[in-house]
Amino acid sequence: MTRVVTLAHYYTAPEIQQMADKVGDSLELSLFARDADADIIVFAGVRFMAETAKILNPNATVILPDAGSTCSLVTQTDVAALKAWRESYPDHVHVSYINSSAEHKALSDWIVTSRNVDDIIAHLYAEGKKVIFSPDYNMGGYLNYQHGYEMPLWSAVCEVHDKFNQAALDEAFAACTTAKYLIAHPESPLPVLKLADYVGSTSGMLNWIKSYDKEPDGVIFVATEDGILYNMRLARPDLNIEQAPIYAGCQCNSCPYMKMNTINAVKNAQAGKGTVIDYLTPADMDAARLPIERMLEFSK
Ligand code: CIZ
Ligand code: SF4
Repeated sequence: MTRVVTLAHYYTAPEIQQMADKVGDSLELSLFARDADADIIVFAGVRFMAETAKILNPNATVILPDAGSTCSLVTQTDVAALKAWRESYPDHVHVSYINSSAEHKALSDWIVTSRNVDDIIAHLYAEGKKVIFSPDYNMGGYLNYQHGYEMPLWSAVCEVHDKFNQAALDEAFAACTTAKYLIAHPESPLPVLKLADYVGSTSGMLNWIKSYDKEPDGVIFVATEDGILYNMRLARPDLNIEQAPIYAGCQCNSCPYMKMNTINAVKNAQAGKGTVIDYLTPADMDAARLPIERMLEFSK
């Protein structure tokens, strides 16, 4: 019998999360995929995540439900330009965020996630290394701001998180009569991150919510993709959890690529139909695996 494992990212719709064997953020799902005893892995997420799963579990058939599920961090990065950029810093270590294509990873010395980026870059600086960071400009800018690094940055952004807006947040805060908090993903713009009580990864924010023990009637604004609010409200139905505003009056902050994972597309993928990640050569996968394994070894 064919063993099918379905993975769903937190940013997919609740009904898709309910179809999955495992729900998680991109790193959790990649690790689950690596260790899965499966013939077919259906990755209800976006393409770079399915590629990472394939790189870590090359024997499995990895299927992306919708071929269009890309990511602006990938589409805003021309790989030839990235290669030239990297070559213009021959004495720097190239650290890349996991939200990048397999080709991009192959041009990197280290892969990081929002969970381990702080520790890995601190480790490299402690060793006296110089670092360039790609592709997320907001995340890199926040690291430079927080730690006084002067990392040259690539300039792609997440089109979803980049829409959060400081003026809209100021307005929402001013309208609040109770205590207010902001938790934010580091893909958000720097002026928003500067206002946050907590900046962290998808699971970091979920953990922050789970262990919330501040004002019971406080309003918690969340600056990240709207799919995770479902999990936050499930975990703590007693809390006032609100999507942080993009601009006054607009509450929508949804990743169009994640939402391409419809019920039908996932069902088809479970039946073996969809975009099979079969275009990476063993050499491409080896080159991309090296910086990922460096990260996994460091984070053990
Ligand atoms: O795609 C994203 O924006 C994120 C934060 C993914 C993840 O799970 O880390
Ligand atoms: Fe890419 Fe942003 Fe969508 Fe995540 S939320 S997949 S970073 S476009």
